[in-house]
Amino acid sequence: MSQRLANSIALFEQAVRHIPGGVNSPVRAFRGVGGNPVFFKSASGAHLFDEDGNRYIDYVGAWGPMILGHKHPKVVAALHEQLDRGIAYGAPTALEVQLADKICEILPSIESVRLVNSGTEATMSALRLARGCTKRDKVVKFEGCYHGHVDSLLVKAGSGALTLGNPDSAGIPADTAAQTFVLPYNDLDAVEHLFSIHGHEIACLIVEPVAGNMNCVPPVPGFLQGLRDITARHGALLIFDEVMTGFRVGLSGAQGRYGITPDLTTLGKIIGGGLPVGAFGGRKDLMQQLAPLGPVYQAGTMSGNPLAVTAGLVLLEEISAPGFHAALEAKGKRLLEGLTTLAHEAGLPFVTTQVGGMFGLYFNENDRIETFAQVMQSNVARFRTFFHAMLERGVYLAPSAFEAGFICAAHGEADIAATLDAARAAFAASK
Ligand code: KE4
Repeated sequence: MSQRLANSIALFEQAVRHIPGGVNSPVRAFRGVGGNPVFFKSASGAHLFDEDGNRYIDYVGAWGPMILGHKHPKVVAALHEQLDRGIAYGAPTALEVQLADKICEILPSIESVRLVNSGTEATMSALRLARGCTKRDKVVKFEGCYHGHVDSLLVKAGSGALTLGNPDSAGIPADTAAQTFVLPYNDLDAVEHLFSIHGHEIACLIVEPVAGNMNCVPPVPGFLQGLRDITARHGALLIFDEVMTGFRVGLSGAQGRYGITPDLTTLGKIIGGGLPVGAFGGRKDLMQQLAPLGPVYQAGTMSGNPLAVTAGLVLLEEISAPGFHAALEAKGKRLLEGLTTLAHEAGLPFVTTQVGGMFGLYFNENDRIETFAQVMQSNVARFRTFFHAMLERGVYLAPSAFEAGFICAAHGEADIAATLDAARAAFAASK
């Protein structure tokens, strides 16, 4: 492997000198799979190209934003046009008005929306707004869910925190963490019980409506509706963290797919088309509590950046095409059915999950994955072997057993076939 990744290895040795762990986001460091992180130089469509000239079929898609595929011509053209007009003004632009209108048109639960620069900013701001509006301090999240690196939410978190084995980050004051209740995902009885005791002091419950940061765990039937009913009954706000599921599991996200109306929604990833954008929005009476109208302060120098908004507008236009998400889901289904057949032919316990354009792969004895406890029964060592066997064969999966995978519009039949060919050998190597 070393010669094949010689430039990535050299770059990593240089990177660790001035960047903590050599990466600007922990999950990229390959700590969850071992070995040397791959340094990428370019991308196009469904493919990544590393610093050594190797090509990969990409199932990470920058962790979700690249739903059209990399470097989509319409996105690139629109960015060039905007670049010729200007980069950042720190003042309102027509582009932000267009994006706000588009988001509110696609997601009717959002009557008013504020753009920010990341998913973390979106969830942090939504939490503050919920606390400001309800005048309550407690928040509820689920074990294994990840909502960005917000102090109140880095408690039994998923994604990189889970990958590195420190779901409870250092540096968070005990009395901050004490304001956060953590429950088991998909366990409505636990939610009912908690609210029966603490309901009067809970500002909000934040949930990934499809959990994509402990691998991919869909909600069991009735779970999301139950959350809607229980929070409403106790005057707590329901926040759907759709940073990953938004525009991914369907045009109108998980709330549209499952028919739930949250009070607030957080967004990110796809709405920036690969540039830094987050957003939070929802009921107008809540959003009116935000500065400059109300007492809840929130701000951002780069919020609504013209380049990022331009990319997001093109993406939302393209994915609104009739049949876009159905085709994405069908392609994902073909991939997962093929992988499952091959794994079982190799005699490996293997199970997948899928919701729209996101999916999970598990080396796991369970027939179906519904809980964090079941996720944790996965054979992580076997995943590591499989990951590297796929990497060596030109397939880039998320470098962690606790991350979801993503299908994009640019994955062609040849990519699916090549992925299955690689998997045949990779499963054999993982026995
Ligand atoms: P960012 O602050 O990383 O833009 O978004 C945080 C966030 C919030 N909510 C959900 C549901 C998310 O999935 C995320 C970020 N997702 C991870 C991938 N699992 C980002 C990858 C990374 O941390 O490098």
